[in-house]
Amino acid sequence: MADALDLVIRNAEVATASDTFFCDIGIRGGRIALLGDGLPAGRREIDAAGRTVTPGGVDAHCHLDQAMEGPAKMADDFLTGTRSAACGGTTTIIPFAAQIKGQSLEAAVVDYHGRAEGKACIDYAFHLIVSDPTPQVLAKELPALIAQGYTSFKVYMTYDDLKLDDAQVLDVLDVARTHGALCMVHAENADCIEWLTKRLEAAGRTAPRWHAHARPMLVEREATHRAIALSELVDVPILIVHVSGREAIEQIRWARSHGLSIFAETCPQYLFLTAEDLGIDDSYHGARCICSPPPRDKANQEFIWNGLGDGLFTVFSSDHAPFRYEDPQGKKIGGKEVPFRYIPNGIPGLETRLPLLYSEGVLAGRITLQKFVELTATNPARAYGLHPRKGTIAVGSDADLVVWDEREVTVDNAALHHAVDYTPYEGMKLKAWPGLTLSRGEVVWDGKAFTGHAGRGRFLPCGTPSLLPRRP
Ligand code: DUC
Ligand code: ZN
Ligand code: ZN
Repeated sequence: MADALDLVIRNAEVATASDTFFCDIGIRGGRIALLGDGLPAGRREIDAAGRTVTPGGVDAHCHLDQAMEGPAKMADDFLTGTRSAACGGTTTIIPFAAQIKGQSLEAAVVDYHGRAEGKACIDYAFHLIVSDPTPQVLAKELPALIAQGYTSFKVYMTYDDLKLDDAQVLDVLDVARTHGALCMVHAENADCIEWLTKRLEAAGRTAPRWHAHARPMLVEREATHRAIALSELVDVPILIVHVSGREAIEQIRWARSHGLSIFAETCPQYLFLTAEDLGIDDSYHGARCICSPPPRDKANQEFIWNGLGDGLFTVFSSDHAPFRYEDPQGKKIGGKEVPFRYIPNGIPGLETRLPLLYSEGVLAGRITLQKFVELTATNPARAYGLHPRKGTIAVGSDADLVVWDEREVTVDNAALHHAVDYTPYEGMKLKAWPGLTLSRGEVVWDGKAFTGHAGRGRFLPCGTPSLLPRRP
């Protein structure tokens, strides 16, 4: 007879990306061992009657402890970041191992493993950021790293310390095609941003709100169009990250209507923030919401909602990039209110990603529960080669689960678990929050407190991304 179950979650309304069904979930050795009615007693039992259970979230785009140029420093390391993720229902993250120009990619990977080990509280994989595609990186390091389970990488079309020119992007895409990796693209036109920034500065327009004027939709639209063309030229799928609104969406729809494999991600900031959150006057407060691309307007939020519902978007990620507001290494870099050019880009969102979408998407009737699971767990796990171990509720999968509490919750930074001194969503009234988060069968969030511990998270080598065509 099989060993006794470690844990049985009874009477759950289980939601996957395809179905909803009522059953008990039997967990043994950190994995889902049985799904069925009337399971035998476990060593521990949880009654989930009347509550929905979804797969633990997979946040496929977040930045933790990422090395920065200059004095800026991310507020969250792998301990505070993964703790915060767990308390918001996320059980797997895919942050970045970022290459610094002049550094080998392999050295970057070793460095980021050092940052994560002993700290991560939930499981993690790594995307690579390729900022210096030297012949050695292209011919040797990238192929070797792909074979070792680093099967996705991000390229930037903007940011001086990270950006690649078109020929370099083509070189990286070529490696992705030959060796079976998925390339994520940050699509904004760097030259247009610099040109606009200089003109704004010359006119004395340097308050945080002008950040949005330096990065209008046009610069995202143009770069999205160019990224699509580069992908077509190499004949390899790409995934365009943090799409902010209509004009980029139109480019992606056009590409798809022409049979191109272009995939897309969006993030909570494009559903719940607008450019007005960067300021309607010259106050510095809006520095909190500076991220790139910037949030747009209400009309664009509707385009994003539609894209989530109709399959335009494959994944919904946080793009958590944590900087404290009152901090000389954060938004007040050097201890001062600085022109927008110097304000570190990024907002926190690991902990709020799932509750925001569950509440305002599922419970507000904008997307189905199945779509929620698909966007936040199943698709990111598939897209980056972690499925079926992660991202679903099935026999054999890791017992990464969220038991939802449908109750009114007011977002309050003091109740969050990151190391950032604000949340852009402060005061929002939500209709739900995770009541329990389980990571490999262990309760890591009990609805009141973090119950995991540093170092329990494991590194996950990634398999072949599902979005790639099968090649002989
Ligand atoms: N934009 C990014 O591309 N990455 C992190 C934060 C941001 O705003
Ligand atoms: Zn980006
Ligand atoms: Zn990012």
